Amino acid sequence: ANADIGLVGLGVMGQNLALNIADHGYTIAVYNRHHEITDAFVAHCREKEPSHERVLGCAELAEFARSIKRPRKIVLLIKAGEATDSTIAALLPHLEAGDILIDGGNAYWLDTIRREKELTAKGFEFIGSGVSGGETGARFGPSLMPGGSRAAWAQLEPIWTAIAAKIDPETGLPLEGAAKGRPVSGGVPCTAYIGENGAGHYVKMVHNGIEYIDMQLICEAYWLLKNLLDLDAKAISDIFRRWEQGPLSSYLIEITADILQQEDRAGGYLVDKVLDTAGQKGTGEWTAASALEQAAPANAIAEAVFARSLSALKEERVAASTVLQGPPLRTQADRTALIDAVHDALYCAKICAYAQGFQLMERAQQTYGWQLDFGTIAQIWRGGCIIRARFLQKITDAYRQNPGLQNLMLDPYFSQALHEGQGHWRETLVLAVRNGLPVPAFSSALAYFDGYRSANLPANLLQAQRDYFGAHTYERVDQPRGKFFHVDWPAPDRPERPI
Ligand code: NBP
Repeated sequence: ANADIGLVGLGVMGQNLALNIADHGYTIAVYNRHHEITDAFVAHCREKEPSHERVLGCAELAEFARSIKRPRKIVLLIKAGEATDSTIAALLPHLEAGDILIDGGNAYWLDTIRREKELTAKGFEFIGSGVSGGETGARFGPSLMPGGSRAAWAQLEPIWTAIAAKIDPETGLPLEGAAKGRPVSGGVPCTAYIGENGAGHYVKMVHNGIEYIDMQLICEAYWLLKNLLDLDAKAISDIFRRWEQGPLSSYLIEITADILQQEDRAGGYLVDKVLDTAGQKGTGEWTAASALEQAAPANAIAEAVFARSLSALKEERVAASTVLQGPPLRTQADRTALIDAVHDALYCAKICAYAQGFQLMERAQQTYGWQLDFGTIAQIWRGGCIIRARFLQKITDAYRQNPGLQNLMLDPYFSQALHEGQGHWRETLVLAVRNGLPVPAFSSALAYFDGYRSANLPANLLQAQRDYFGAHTYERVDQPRGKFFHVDWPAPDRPERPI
């Protein structure tokens, strides 16, 4: 046995992560259900990859297990769900107590909790690690979010730290490398222990939920600029390039600028030829469902998922567009003012979106008994992952200064940004509404901001309605919290009763 680690599942992620591990000096045994994929990968490595001698292809699971040093560390990068369970079941007869399985797929966190429990009971260790950054991240430095026992993490840590993206400790910026196609060493690694059992996969799921809203907000900004200023894709790309220099600086803004300037071979811009129906694989939906379950008001994140669902109703929308009329679209004259307003709306809504994601994790950690370090989570999202952004450093700073921060919007930096930007945010929404342009993420983020900062909400009436038809009781503003009352609303002469 001479492999430092093993990897099962040579899809896009598995192949790239295996090469990343080999590049960092570790010998890795690889196995894939269909062995011709393994053969092709090993042949590719021999031809193209300098670290090919450290990649050992295995056709059988027994051979694969034999080739890994004990206690074995085995990374699974396969389709999440049933495939993970059946692969674990196939592997177990070849493993020994103390071996560590690391699931790097986008697993449902409750599955990870279950698997950790089952495997620990059998004497194995199990780590559920979120892996973010897509193909390039996996190859040159992903953001890695491991959850499981600390003892198992201690064994995996050197490898995970070596292969993760790195950020410059001075500037907080990602170290060049991933984007340039070369591995990076030195710097602060974008991985850290997240928490017990399913914590890593939960945090990865929330990362993806935030990714949904981040993307949707950028799309709404693009849509407003396109329609209200009648700009072509290249002109909007130039605006995003400028925004890239300021507080909105992020990977998603950067790729949006790239996308918008791409010309189509048939003429015009490619983005205008892409059909406007968005797909989804489930992590956004899981985040929204978990927010509902946790009673965490992540309305903008959920809205971003619904926006994709609405986009998918292409035929229905096309038919409806001939029946349902909106107001006439009026192009705006003052370009600079509108561009500035949309910029601020985007920044404010983004702050709210992240506030929702962190509020959701705060709720979940109470439910599942995790102790999440939000400053560190924001830090390991600084590099390698899809939502990497300069702005995340501000989130780290906010939680470092105040670890008990109840909501990101209450941090002085963020509250000031919201106060400064909200005028523009509201003006943007007014324009969108007047012109009949849908901006569900911009507006639900504003509803969150306005709701969260309201000492009073109309829920007094709501609770009264509940008490009227269902005797659900209510608390009174002039009595201590926790004292409940009921009144027979249709018979006002009957006295109110404490319950
Ligand atoms: P896929 O999610 O498509 O998984 C491909 C791998 O799963 C292949 O090795 C395939 O083997 C294996 N597999 C399948 Br499919 N069903 C299997 C089964 N029943 N038993 C054993 N193996 C099975 O590829 P991916 O995009 O590389 O993603 C891998 C994991 O990483 C997924 O959980 C994904 O959600 C997660 N992830 C993906 C990204 C991304 O950007 N793509 C980012 C972050 C995380 P075969 O070759 O024999 O069919």
